[in-house]
Amino acid sequence: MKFSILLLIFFTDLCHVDASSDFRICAFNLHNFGESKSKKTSVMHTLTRIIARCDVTLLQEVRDRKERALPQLMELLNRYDSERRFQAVASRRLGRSDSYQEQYVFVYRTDTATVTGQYQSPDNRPGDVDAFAREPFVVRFRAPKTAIKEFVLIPQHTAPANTTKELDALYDVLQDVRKMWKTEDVMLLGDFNADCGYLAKKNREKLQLITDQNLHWLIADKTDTTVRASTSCSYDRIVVHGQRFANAVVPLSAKPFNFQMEYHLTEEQALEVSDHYPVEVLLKNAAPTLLPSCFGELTRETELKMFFFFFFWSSLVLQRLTW
Ligand SMILES: *[C@@H]1O[C@H](CO)[C@@H](O)[C@H](O)[C@H]1NC(C)=O
Ligand SMILES: [Ca+2]
Ligand SMILES: [Ca+2]
Repeated sequence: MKFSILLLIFFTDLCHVDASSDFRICAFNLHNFGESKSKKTSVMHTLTRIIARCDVTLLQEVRDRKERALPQLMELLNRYDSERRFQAVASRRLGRSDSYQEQYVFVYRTDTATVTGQYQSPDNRPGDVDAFAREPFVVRFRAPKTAIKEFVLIPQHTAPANTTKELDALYDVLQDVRKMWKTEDVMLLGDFNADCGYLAKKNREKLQLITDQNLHWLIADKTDTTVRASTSCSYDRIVVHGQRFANAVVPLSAKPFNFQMEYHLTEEQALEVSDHYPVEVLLKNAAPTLLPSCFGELTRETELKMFFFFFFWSSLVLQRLTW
């Protein structure tokens, strides 16, 4: 029996049966994040709790003209849990007018992810120069403990009035990035405004970002990513490119994070934080190197069956030997 327990511990450790350590990627439209939000303690606390759950978070609508709100958020994050250190990499201020600009900011845990590349898309597509209001700020991450190890994130917060055009241009950015960094492992994420009045049905059929079979839209069309109870729109999306990346995602893990319900807030309190829910997805852990064929590409159900088979078989053999 002692041997069985030892074996159980051994296999549990080897095969990472503990699902709690899966790598979480989040995308959150903070709705006008700047000085006035940073002065509300309860808002900042809620934001800290939300972002601390994620290994990488894409923040959108960071306005922060005085450049004090983001440093304050980072300080709160790094005080929240002494075992987790966070860093941020931010785009420049993006927008067509001086009076309205936004930044993309990626906040990431330094013990699980590192930045290995960044690229500001120039938005100079022939025939459609200046397609984006906020051209993507593309970042490549290394995350050695995940099944995919390294991947690229392309963020996008579309201007609602130009959703179709911008999602069309986003497809070209994807192709540029694949070529530039010679990688298929790309995720597109953010507030695409890809629903309700902003993306008509007839336009969906024309968008390669939707029709290309290599792209997997993980947040379904009927999902509600809006805080207001009176609206139900699937604005915020996560899309992965390629089978390899799709296989590295924990099945059915992509969803909005309903922080209002989770933290028992009223609708009014939640709206002070944002009018969007964050969306998130989990990446599988790296396969153990000792038994690479055992748990690499298999479904969780198969993994569990193999695990119990190994466990009972080995303990039986050991029992015989110790007699
Ligand atoms: C939509 O696109 C047109 C043409 O590129 C641009 O002039 C206009 O400012 C855009 N609207 C918004 C809200 O970004
Ligand atoms: Ca532009
Ligand atoms: Ca809603």
